[in-house]
Amino acid sequence: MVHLTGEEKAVVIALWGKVDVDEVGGETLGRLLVVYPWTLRFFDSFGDLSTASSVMGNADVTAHGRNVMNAFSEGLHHLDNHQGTFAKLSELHCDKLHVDPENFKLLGNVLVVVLSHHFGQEFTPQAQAAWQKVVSGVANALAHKYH
Ligand code: HEG
Repeated sequence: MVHLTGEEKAVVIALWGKVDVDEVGGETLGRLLVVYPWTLRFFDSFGDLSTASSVMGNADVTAHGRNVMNAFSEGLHHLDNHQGTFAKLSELHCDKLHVDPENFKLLGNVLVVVLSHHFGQEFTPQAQAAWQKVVSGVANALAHKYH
């Protein structure tokens, strides 16, 4: 469960309204794969991921990034019920995909970096703090069903 003030929620939603969710998704997943190369192991079927530019230009990365970010977006609209919102996905990542939940935190941190890069000064320290809460909340919710 994430606890954001009304103001923090407004800041998060306002910023999100200005991003192209599909584009940010591909960029975030791509950067995750480049900066933390051990995360590549989950994406064997994605074709050429041998260099940073092939990762960033890979159509499967873009498409999967979009999926991930759309699920993430869903969470933004249920800030008070992350556990419920991500319960099924948590089970899937644990039981079927075997993704180490540490990677959810990494992805969240990369998303914050990407937003900061997109928005520059507009991504104020206050916005950054609010976003940090959101991404940790999502990472915790995704880890919740792990056993
Ligand atoms: Mg995951 C599938 C969401 C982080 C690896 N991820 C999926 C799917 C969604 C999703 C919606 C499709 C589920 C389905 O097919 O029903 N992922 C999601 C979120 C987050 C996340 C919301 C974090 C915010 N995922 C994540 C991370 C990794 C990962 C960090 C690995 C480093 N996801 C992963 C893999 C698949 C999915 C390997 C299956 C992809 C495929 O087979 O196409």
